[in-house]
Amino acid sequence: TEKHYKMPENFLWGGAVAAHQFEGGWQEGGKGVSIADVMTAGNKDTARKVTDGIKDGEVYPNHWGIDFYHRYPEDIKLFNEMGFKCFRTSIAWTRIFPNGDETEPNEAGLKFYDDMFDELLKYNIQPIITLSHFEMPYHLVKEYGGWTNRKLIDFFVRFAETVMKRYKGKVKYWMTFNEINNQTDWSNPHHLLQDSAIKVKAGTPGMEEMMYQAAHNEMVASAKVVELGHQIDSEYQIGAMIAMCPIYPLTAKPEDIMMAERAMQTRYYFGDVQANGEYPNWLPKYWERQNIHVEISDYDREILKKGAVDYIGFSYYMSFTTKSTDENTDYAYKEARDLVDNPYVQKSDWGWQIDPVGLRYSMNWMQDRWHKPQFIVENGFGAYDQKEADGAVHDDYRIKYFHDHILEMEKAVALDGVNLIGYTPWGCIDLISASTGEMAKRYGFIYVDQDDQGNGSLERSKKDSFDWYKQVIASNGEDL
Ligand code: P53
Repeated sequence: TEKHYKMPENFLWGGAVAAHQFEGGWQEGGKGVSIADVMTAGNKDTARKVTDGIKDGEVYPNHWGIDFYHRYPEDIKLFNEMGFKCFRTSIAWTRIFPNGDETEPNEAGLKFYDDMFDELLKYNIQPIITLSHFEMPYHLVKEYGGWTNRKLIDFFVRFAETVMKRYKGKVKYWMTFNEINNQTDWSNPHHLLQDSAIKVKAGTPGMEEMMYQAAHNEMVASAKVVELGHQIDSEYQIGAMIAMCPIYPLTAKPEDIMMAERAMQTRYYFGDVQANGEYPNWLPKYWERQNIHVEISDYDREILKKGAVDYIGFSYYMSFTTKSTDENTDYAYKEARDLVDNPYVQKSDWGWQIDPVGLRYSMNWMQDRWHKPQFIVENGFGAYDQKEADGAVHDDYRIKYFHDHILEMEKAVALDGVNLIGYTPWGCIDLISASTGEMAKRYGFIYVDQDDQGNGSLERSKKDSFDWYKQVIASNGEDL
């Protein structure tokens, strides 16, 4: 029989979402237009379009999400039924500062989160908050050019200060920028927009340099918020949020090993800066060879040093594999070019490689590299679900995915000593996919009756995985 483990006492079991993917109510309470509000519906073969403002005849799924804005008491009740100790969501920047550059916050937006957090706290579910999750004010894209502009540092700090003061006593765990390292894939304009509010066409010269400058400014802003947050409340725990997809070498060929090492360095230097408070040595050397200029002042370096994060929040869905080529003698890692299939793992219907052991591997790697507590703030399986005539959804494939990943997570804690705060599976209730804009790519324990065009009753119902996860939480991880 399989050996199972209990998680430490007070382990934070819960679920995770992001405001723009599930709130809807895109114009309620004085909310401004976010980058997600100008993204059309796509699917796994068709990329989402980004329109300049809202255009007639286009479909914008984030406008309705799953209408959590109006239905949150019902949804939170279901989270409580599953036994959630915590619930990770984001505060939509555009509800608080609709354009991003105002000096006074929008009270109606602040009040929405007050009420919603109170509803969670009624059940002793603590909110875990991401400050910026792919939903920046579109105005900051248009008028400022996104994060290559240092003015955004002040706008972000003002937003963070406002909410960190307002929700003192209600929130303890914060994260600054969601999956800040997705923009490693800078040649894909989708990631530059989502992470850094930069709107450019594919193939625009200088995209790699833009990415490094924008990421630098974000990490300075993040470090400022860490320092400021600790002044507002010394109990605050403020984390990074890294998209962890470990990158393996395809073979034991030494050049493949070197390529994988450089790929890991490239994809995870963000964590080095945010956890260690300084840039790793290899990166300025690489910039020199590539003729990339990044503006970094001595003042910035001081800020980064003082604003190291308290913990590493991360998502884990899949692993990657890479290999060296004769042409790439500098081992420059370009994500859109350098990934290959791993013959040892299976893929989801969206091509995401399923690799539970990679989670344990990643947790060990991060513990040894960054020496910080970890928080798995996303993990999950996007799949097509079939709703039966009797209303049931038999998502045994999702239960298997969670079983396998939670087991590896537990080994990392029980056998390897990784310091883990909690686990919040992604999309605990079905919502809009970030990459494709689909409803059909479902992650939830809770089914939401809605299709890709926004048709449906929005009725909530329990999938088989609902009772399964409930039992995992009730047994503190032992009953898998
Ligand atoms: P969707 C890429 C790689 C790993 C995670 O993704 C990613 C992405 C970007 O899409 O995103 C995170 O909805 C993200 C969530 C997102 C979730 O993973 O594309 O933090 O907002 O919904 C799942 O299937």
